[in-house]
Amino acid sequence: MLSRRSLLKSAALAWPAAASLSAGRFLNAEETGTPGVSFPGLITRQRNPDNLEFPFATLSDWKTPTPQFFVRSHFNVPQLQADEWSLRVEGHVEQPFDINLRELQHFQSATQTTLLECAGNGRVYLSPLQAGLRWEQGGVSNADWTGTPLAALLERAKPKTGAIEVILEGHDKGRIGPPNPPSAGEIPFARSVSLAKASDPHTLLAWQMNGEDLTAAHGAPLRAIVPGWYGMASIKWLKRIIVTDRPFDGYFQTFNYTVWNRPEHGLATLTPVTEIDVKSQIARPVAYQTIPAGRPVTIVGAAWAGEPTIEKVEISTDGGKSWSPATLGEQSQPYAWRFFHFDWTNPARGEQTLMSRATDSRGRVQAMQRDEDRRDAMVTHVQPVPVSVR
Ligand SMILES: Nc1nc2c(c(=O)[nH]1)N[C@H]1C(S)=C(S)[C@@H](COP(=O)(O)O)O[C@H]1N2
Ligand SMILES: [Mo]
Repeated sequence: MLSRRSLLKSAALAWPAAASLSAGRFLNAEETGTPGVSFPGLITRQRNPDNLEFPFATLSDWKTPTPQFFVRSHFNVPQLQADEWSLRVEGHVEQPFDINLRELQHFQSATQTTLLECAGNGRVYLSPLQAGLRWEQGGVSNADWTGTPLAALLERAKPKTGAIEVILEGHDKGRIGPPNPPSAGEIPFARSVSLAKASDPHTLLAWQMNGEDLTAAHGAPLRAIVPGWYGMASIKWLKRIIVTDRPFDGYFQTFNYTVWNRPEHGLATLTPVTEIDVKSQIARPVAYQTIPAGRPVTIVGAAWAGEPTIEKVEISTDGGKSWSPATLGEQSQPYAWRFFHFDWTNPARGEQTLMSRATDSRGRVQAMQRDEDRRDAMVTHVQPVPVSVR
């Protein structure tokens, strides 16, 4: 049997129908019969502050290497010295305190694989076009995070009765620009999470990513990881943790990252985005790719749903008329993504439309149509991938 290496080297076998999935590593572009999508690095969506997209078409590692992990920052990276930095825990608590990194690292620590997805991921596909960063598919990545449960600090601070939320405040700040009138002063990036979510043992204050100290772009020296929620809750460059007895009304809580909620009785209200919805994305082939006829192609991608696991991914190669199950990757756990692949054995000549549709362990099925109430956030509906077979 050919070794993996010689298989890759062999020009004659540059288009294998299906290579086997190895642990932690996925089919690369050449193996899936879709070469030409191997651009490395990150895609620039904005400079200063830097907002950088993971080139999702290159998907191959279940854990995204840190240099490829997307970056979403509203303001410039604050200059922080780890040895001078400390975190303030205060608000509606019996025992407010300050804690430095060394003290924090004395608490029990945990490492978990958690995906972050920006609530704006996929925004470029919305029609009409929405304001905000125009992410394609790469406002999402999956990594290992090491830190201490936020619950341990809350236990020490002792929330008073009536506490309902925990505000996480970053060191970064700036003015809010158009389309909103500029504010009189600078505001920090801050979000709240419910006391229940903050107390969940999987909600971490992390100082490591993929086994190494956090980089400045990803929130050094300490960031929150709120698994199963969209990325905006995972505050980077932590400054303060404020327990409150009322809902937080900050800009990024009540204006940005909100969707319409329509109760059966009463009026529609803007409510903060929280939990990740079920979603899948095809990494390869890429949209508008030309595929040589007469050769099998492997369709590959990833699906995720926040805390629930992915139970099924279906593929359509005829624009949604018929669906067939994809093979799911072995790695499947809450908060992370799950890979899938599907062997498209006999692509017919012409313009074809590929789709993927995920189902999670809660029985949620990825939507086919956009829900307008989601405004510019939570873009999870099935995206057609047009390809040309010639
Ligand atoms: N302090 C601070 N934390 C932040 C942000 C920010 O701008 N400032 N962006 C949030 C958003 S919207 C996302 S999607 C994630 C992205 O994390 P990453 O840059 O490590 O990928 O960080 C969140 N935490
Ligand atoms: Mo985000």
